[in-house]
Amino acid sequence: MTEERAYLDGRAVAIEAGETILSAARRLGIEIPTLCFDARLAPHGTCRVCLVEVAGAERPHAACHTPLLAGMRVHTQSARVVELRDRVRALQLGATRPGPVDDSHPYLRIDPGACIACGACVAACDQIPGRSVYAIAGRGSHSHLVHGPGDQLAASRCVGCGACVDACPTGAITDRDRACAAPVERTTRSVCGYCGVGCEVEVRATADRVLSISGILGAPVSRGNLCIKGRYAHAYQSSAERLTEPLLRRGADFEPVGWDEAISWLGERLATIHRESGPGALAALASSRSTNEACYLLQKLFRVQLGTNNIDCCARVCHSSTAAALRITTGTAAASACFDDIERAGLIVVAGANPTEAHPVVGARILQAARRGAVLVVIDPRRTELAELADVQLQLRAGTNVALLTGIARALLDSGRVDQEYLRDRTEGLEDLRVMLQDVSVADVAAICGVDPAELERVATLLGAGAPGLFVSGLGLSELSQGVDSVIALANLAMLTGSIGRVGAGMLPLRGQNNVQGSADMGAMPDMITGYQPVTDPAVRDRAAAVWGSAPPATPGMTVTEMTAAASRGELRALWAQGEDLAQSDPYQERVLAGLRRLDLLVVQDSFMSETARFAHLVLPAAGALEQDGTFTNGERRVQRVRAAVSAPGQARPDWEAVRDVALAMGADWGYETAADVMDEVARVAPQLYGGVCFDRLDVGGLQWPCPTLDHPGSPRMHEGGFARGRGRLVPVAYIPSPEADLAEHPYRLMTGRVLDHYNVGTMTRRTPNQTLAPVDWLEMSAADAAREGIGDRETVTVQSRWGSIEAPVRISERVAEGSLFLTFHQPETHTNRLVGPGVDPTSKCPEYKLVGVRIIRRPAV
Ligand SMILES: Nc1nc2c(c(=O)[nH]1)N[C@H]1C(S)=C(S)[C@@H](COP(=O)(O)OP(=O)(O)OC[C@H]3O[C@@H](n4cnc5c(=O)[nH]c(N)nc54)[C@H](O)[C@@H]3O)O[C@H]1N2
Ligand SMILES: Nc1nc2c(c(=O)[nH]1)N[C@H]1C(S)=C(S)[C@@H](COP(=O)(O)OP(=O)(O)OC[C@H]3O[C@@H](n4cnc5c(=O)[nH]c(N)nc54)[C@H](O)[C@@H]3O)O[C@H]1N2
Ligand code: SF4
Ligand code: SF4
Ligand SMILES: [Mo]
Repeated sequence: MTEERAYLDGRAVAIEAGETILSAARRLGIEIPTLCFDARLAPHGTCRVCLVEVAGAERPHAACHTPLLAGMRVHTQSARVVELRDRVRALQLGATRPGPVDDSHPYLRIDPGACIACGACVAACDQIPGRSVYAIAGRGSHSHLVHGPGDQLAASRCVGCGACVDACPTGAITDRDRACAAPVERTTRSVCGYCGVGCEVEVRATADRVLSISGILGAPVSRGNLCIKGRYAHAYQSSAERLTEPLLRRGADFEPVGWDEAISWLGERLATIHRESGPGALAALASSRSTNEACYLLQKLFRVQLGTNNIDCCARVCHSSTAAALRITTGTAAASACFDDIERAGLIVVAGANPTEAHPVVGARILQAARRGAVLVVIDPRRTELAELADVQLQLRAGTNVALLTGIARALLDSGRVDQEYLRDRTEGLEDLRVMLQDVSVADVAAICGVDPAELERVATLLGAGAPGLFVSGLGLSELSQGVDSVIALANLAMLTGSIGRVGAGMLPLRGQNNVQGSADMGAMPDMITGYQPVTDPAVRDRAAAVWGSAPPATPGMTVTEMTAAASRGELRALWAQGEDLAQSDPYQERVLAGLRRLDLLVVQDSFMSETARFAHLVLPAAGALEQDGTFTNGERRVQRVRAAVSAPGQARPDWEAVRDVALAMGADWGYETAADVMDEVARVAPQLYGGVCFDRLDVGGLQWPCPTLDHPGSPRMHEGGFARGRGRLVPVAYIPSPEADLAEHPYRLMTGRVLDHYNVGTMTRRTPNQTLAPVDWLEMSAADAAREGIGDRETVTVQSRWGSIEAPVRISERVAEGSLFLTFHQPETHTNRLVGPGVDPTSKCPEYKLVGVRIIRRPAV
């Protein structure tokens, strides 16, 4: 047997598959200088600073992209290569072309005078966000960097991810926030506080101010990358508008008070209302933006001290349909797959999700997987960035998912190319589904959805081609009156193709807020306590009582929309809203505001004077994501450690501490001193999922639940050895048109959702330079509709639904089809949710944000 070895500077090294000379040298601790090399990218060898000599070869080789082969003898430090490298560097520095600095982008700065045209940024922008903003023009000593129209980054396709900054070896591309003069006093590893991807971040700060944030190479989710929000949108943290003291209402005004007064006042008010009107008059919303520890304690306070299950969280208005559907079909209300399945997938279906904007780090991974050859199917009424790249996009009408997905199921079953063995061994309900599908025809479905029947058949063919699929979904399935059925219909396809519980496949709903998964896990739900255990089950209540001292009540409480409806009728008297701006984000705004006005006690715990806080009787200033200790759980069930990187402004405090102190003031016997103490109790209440989770184990990379014991490594993927509920369940579902789809008087289907630069109600991103990138909520309209209505680009129009009316500026867009409109809800002035009605999914109670019948009225010319 010939030995698989090579020699570096005379030292024998065993060959490892795929290794380059550079990686082998680094393994041995041999230093080879590099410039354009970036561990996140495929090596491109342009800068030639890593030249080495290979015995027998005439010319030196770039170590970063030359594979190490058996028998190779490499000299990394010979006089010849050392001199060559010096000359290469001197030449490159001499070859820079001074030119005007590009300061057009709020976050990045490009100085051509420091650019050596090594191409590292070209590779980074191609291989990470996939935006291809940069190119090297000219050849040899004339080569130079070009980017965007007129070399203005702000006018380019740049999404502000900062990958090029990290790749640039010379400082030609820099972060503008790094130019701040304040010295870095603390560097902290934590987790991004925006979306449910859960990228790990390194935060550099003074004692009380965040200076800059970057990704962490080797972090399991982000692999060193971030998006514009996670990396740059941190100026809100030191905004002068942060809440710094508890504020108590005195008539029309707020008066600053100390924490002691705020807490004793609140404890007394809660106790009084409880005494006067009973536990049913009180309710709470735990924040899906805050820590697990804060959510857990708030639900415990309301269940145990106040005796009500009236507790909910933002998961209700977001992915509650997904959770309900996955519970019904698989037994677990969470993703079956993990983000690492993206790179292993042969087929990816993205349904009702726009990940390159809403989950950019994951979106980029999907985009790159598709470029490398994974088959990509996009099911979305809008032409999203991923749709542009897809093998097929089914551009269905909003609200018609169930019709479309059952049509695909019918075509798939007809073709016979389903995974018979998987269906037989692992699932149940196939016959019921088959019977229901007899009434479904591809032609009818195509007509209902407005898609080409041949394209629908083509999707069935791609699904039936043999590879299991990764089914990525978002709010375009969940936030509809048929939200649960939409996700069930997708899960049916996943089971027909044998995808759930397989590597590179399964269900991957992209969870929304940084801790929306966790807030539901913690039991901020009216029907389930911590760990998805139903309150109606006596055994669950007994087990809870063993830890809590007393049992939660047996009847499920109210959901968030039920709470505001009850408040508007005077049936709910007190609401504690922790980090949820329902006045802006909940549907049917008129009723929400009526409810908030009628409450006898509204407590808002937030970092800013949100729209909801304006109605409050007491406002508690909250530390933000970068200012508190605890954990967040991301969309792949990964519990990660969050660490305070700076102190909170003024008297602002971590949410969990404030909840604890109110409970103590009300006589509870709560001994938690740290967030870790709280997590230790979570592990005892929900041992099946969190039993093995404790802070000591979360230092690097976190743990994915189910993690039942301290020696359990966590579970990247679920249902691999069989479904949590025993067998996967195929459920027949039939399309029922929403009342919002009656177009007689409201001829447009309005969808609402989000864009890259802003985050939900905008309290944070509006207080960053992102506001200059996206200053208003645009109403996206097709050119055909605009022409027919006689509306010009950027003209402000009135949008009227059955429920309310608003004004918004039109942006003529190729992303929406004729008859469809899209509007964001990021700016409070827009009042998008005046338009959205009270319709919800009957099972999950998730609002129908994704389909609103509207008409457009041109404003009279003045
Ligand atoms: N930049 C940014 N990122 C965010 C957020 C943010 O506000 N800004 N918010 C976070 C939160 S809370 C969440 S929940 C996620 C949401 O993430 P996504 O679910 O990806 O976001 P949305 O834009 O609400 O809607 C997704 C897609 O659904 C499509 N859609 C609308 N109606 C239908 C339909 O009937 N059928 C189908 N198949 N598709 C439809 C829309 O065209 C849109 O492309 O994003 C998170 N990340
Ligand atoms: N029309 C329409 N409406 C929608 C949607 C839609 O697609 N269309 N999407 C819905 C969805 S999916 C969601 S998730 C909701 C989101 O709606 P919200 O939850 O209301 O919005 P967020 O902006 O995520 O944050 C809520 C509040 O939390 C505060 N906050 C941030 N961090 C912390 C913290 O650490 N502690 C505390 N106490 N507060 C904090 C913020 O300042 C903000 O006021 O909106 C829903 N509304
Ligand atoms: S910030 Fe990201 S998208 Fe923009 S140019 Fe750099 S790599 Fe490309
Ligand atoms: S993808 Fe999500 S978690 Fe990652 S940096 Fe962006 S907002 Fe933060
Ligand atoms: Mo969400």
